[in-house]
Amino acid sequence: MTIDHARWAQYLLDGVDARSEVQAITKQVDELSIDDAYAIQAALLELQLGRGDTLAGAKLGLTSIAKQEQMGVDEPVYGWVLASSVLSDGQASLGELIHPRCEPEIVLNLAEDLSGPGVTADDVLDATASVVGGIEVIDSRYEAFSFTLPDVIADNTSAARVVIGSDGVAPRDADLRTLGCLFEVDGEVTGTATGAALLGSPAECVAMLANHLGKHGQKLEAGWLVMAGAATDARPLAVGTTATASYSHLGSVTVTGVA
Ligand code: OOG
Ligand code: MG
Repeated sequence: MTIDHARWAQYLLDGVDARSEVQAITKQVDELSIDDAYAIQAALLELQLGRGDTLAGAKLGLTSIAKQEQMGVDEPVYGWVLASSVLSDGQASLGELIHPRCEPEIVLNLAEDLSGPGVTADDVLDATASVVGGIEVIDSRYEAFSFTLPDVIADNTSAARVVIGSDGVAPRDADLRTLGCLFEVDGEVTGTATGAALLGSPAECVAMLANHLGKHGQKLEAGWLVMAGAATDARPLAVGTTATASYSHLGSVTVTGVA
């Protein structure tokens, strides 16, 4: 069966615009390959850029066992971060979203391009200007926040919003493997982790992403932010909910759900 990438991209964008869940693509086609899924993701990005949005960077997802177990998907995924998704004030307007969840993220700000193949974690540290903390608000467009690997890839890995912290460190001023994170939702600790939970190190994750993009003739660019993936499971973000990620070395970042 031939997959119409543009059609499925529009289907997902309609879900974003209508703020309503859509049925998983894999429930409607005989087979959705990983290549087709990334082609739908690329077509979705084209539609969003065509509306005047710009790229702020890229992201990994499902890079920790905690997340893989929560979502029932056992492979990392890659997606795009739109400039419009970056929240400057830590306030996430939930009327614009479907069923948002929040999760802590370690974020690398790139000073230089990184193009695979052959990118190593050391190359990533060399190309990084600073490492900062963040919180991602994910919002799968699929019913019941439930999906298979190709579905979540097509849906730009559930990307929705992100809050980026300001207290960064130079990439070699902290050991990113032992960098700690405490995640609290309305004062309750819901998870703790270190950077090593992310495929050994956040820098390893970013190297994998650069090498993945290299296969598609693409690269990570200087000036972009790159999210390494959540090291703890994601929690629902409701109106009035405040979530705080407190990092060793990176200060703390807060997101609040607002109407
Ligand atoms: C997929 C996106 C995963 C992460 O950090 O693991 C992700 C999802 O869980 O909906 O962004
Ligand atoms: Mg994430």
